[in-house]
Amino acid sequence: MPDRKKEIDKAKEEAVAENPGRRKFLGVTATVGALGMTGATGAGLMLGGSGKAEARSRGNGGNDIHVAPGELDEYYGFWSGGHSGEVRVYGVPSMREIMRIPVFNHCSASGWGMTDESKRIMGDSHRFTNGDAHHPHVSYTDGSHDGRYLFINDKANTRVARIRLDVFKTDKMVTVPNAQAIHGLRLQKAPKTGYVFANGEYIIPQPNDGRDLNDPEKYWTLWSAIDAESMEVKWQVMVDGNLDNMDADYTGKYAAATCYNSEKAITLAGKMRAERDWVVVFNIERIEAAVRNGNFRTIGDSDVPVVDGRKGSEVTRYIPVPKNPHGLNTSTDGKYFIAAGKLSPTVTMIQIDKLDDLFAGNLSDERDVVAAEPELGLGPLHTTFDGRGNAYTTLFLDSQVVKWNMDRAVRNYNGEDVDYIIQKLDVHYQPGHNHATLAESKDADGKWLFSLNKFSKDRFLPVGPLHAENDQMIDISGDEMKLVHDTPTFAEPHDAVIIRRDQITTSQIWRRDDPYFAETIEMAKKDGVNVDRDNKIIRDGNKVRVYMTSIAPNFGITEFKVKQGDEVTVVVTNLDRIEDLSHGFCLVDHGVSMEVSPQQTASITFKADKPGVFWYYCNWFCHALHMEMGGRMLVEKA
Ligand code: RUQ
Ligand code: CUA
Ligand code: CA
Repeated sequence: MPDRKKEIDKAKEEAVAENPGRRKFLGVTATVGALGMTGATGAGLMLGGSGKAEARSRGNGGNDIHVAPGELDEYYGFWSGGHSGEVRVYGVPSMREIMRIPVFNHCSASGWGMTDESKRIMGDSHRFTNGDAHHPHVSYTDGSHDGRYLFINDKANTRVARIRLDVFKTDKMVTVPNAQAIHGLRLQKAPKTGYVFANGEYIIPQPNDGRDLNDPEKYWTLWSAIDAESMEVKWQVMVDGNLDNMDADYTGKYAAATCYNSEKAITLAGKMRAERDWVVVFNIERIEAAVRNGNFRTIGDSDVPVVDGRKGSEVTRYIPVPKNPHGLNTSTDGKYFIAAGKLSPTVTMIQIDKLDDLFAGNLSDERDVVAAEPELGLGPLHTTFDGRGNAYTTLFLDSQVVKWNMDRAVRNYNGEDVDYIIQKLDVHYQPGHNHATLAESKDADGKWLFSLNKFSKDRFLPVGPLHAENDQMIDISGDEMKLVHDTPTFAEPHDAVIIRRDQITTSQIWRRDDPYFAETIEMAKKDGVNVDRDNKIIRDGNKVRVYMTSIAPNFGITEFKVKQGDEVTVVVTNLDRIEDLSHGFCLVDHGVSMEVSPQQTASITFKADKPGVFWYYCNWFCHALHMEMGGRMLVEKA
């Protein structure tokens, strides 16, 4: 404790000595107080600005947010569900929530985490019922979204998952070895999404098997590349410091990640000790060559090649940036990696076309790749783009979004007397990520901007101590940003991606040969059952498999008998072909529930451990006689 106080006092003195202006740099105490919203400073910041949307539905650019009943939205918005572990789908601009996709959580409605199909996909990690989903990203071809997949990280249990965007279901999940807490996640943008890149945030002993417990000098973290098709971890790179956020370029050659803990500290004060941390740049070709040439090792039980990318290595470069940077975003013109300063009021623009020279050793200093370092305001966290040369950065401490011009920032950095700040807009309150339509791709269209605000105090009807987040919609189609809508969201969107509706092609009913339930159909075949027509009960020792069809309002089997202690698998095939005609299967008093959508086969396994009569019913309203759609499981005493 005394150490920490000394550190804080020292940092305070230094901050005052170096930067008398409060906006210039934050002392440790001010930062801690404001970030934690405990100090007077924080409270003051939250109350600024009236923040009333001026016109209900029209921004000055003329964008209409009103989507009339029966009309469809122009965009799909995919919102991470934070520590709810799910992904939510919104229609933009109406901000109607259309769907929730369970990913790392378990879902009472769909049976995700309970069904045999979902357990196979989740693998061992299905024992976890929580997740922390931060960064959703849609796959690319040549820098444009191709609508095949959405990928997302799980910080809580070190996983990466893939969602199929034809059926909006999670279809792959991998636990990343040798890392702890996957945070930043981005995709290779060109020529297509071959790799999913994943930042390991926390530094740990390698291998983490009980050795070096209290020797942080021997803790390391890894940057991982996952094959987007097989979802296998292809290789990893060991780095200095830790990794926070990241992005990839538009050529497929480079990726970059922020590091806030170059100190390799284990305490908060320690992580703020150094004046500068890093942006780590990864050279993908060189990493692949190292793997090809056997220039790697493996760690512990994992056989994933680990390339050494610590300082001085050929595969990485460490660019010093102001301390504790956070967001990292690639500008949609492909020119810059933009690292947000967080504790510094600046963002650092790294010129991507200078990286070849940096890696070739043609530059005298790593900082030579910095094209500009514009000062924007307090607490810059993330940046997005409008495709017209402007960037939009969230200012956590100022509770603002700042619109600024990239070209003018560079000219200003080079000594020209031009102003680069265009507008600052109050948001409510404390924004983290922000996102403009299509702004993760080269097709950024500059229509809508979302500021994902962490605090919503006084914006919605009170609901007790836990507050909703507030995702605010801003019209950026005109010269001025204009706030048009407040969206309450539950714990806690970190990030979103918004793509045009024509970039996704969905299936309204399942295909009978879909790989999602192919293994279940294989099992049926081995039992001599054709699930497309048979209703059969197979007894196999103390295992019982009940195959039934469903056609509204009937289950193909309305009673089956098992013995106490049997392991029962119920397989339901929905033979209805009508769009929107989902059935469900819920067995009372057994914690058994699942969705069975049109033409889907779904299965769930449980123990019949109590003798008696147990009703099952369809729990997706399907027919006028939906209430009557059910049957009985008769369990004989053992
Ligand atoms: S992080 S609020 Cu998990 Cu994307 Cu920045
Ligand atoms: Cu079938 Cu409700
Ligand atoms: Ca630091």
